Amino acid sequence: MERTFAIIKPDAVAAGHSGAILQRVEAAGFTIAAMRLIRLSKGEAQGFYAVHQERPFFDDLTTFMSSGPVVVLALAVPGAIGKWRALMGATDPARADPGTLRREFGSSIERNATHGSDAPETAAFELSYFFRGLELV
Ligand code: 3AN
Repeated sequence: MERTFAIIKPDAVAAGHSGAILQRVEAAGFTIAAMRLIRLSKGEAQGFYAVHQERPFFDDLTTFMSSGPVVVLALAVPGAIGKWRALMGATDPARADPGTLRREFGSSIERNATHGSDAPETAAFELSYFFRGLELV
C-alpha cells in the first residue's frame, strides 16, 4: 500500500467540482485515508511550494493557492503516487489527455484543479505538512 498527497485546488472547489473529483477518486479505487477542507495562508502556501521558490510563477501560484478553500487528501492504493498523477493528467490542462481531471476541470497551467505528489520523498513531506500520523486511517 502506498500513500500520496492530493489537493483539490481553489479553482475546482469554488466551481463546485469537489464532489465530482472525489467521486472520480473513489471510482479509480483510491482509499481516502484523510481529508480536510482548509484555507491556506500565503505563508503556508509558500512553505508547501518551497521547492518552487526560485521559479517565476512562485508568487502567483502561492497567491492563487491561498485565494480560497482547498480540499487536502491522503490517498492510498498500491502505486498511489503514479496512479494519482495519471488520473490528474499533465500540468497544463490543454496538454492533458481526455478523461483526466486536469483536462476536465482545469482551465490553465496555474488553475489546474488538482495537485499530486511527484515522488515518495515529496509525498512524505507533503502528507506530513498537512496530516499528523494519527489522522491517517
Ligand atoms: P505538477 O503539479 O504537475 O507536479 P509542477 O510541480 O511543475 O507541476 O508545478 C507545480 C505547480 O505550479 C503546478 N501544479 C502549477 O499549478 C504551477 N505551475 C507550473 N508551471 C507553471 C507555469 N509555467 N506558470 C504558472 N504556474 C505553473
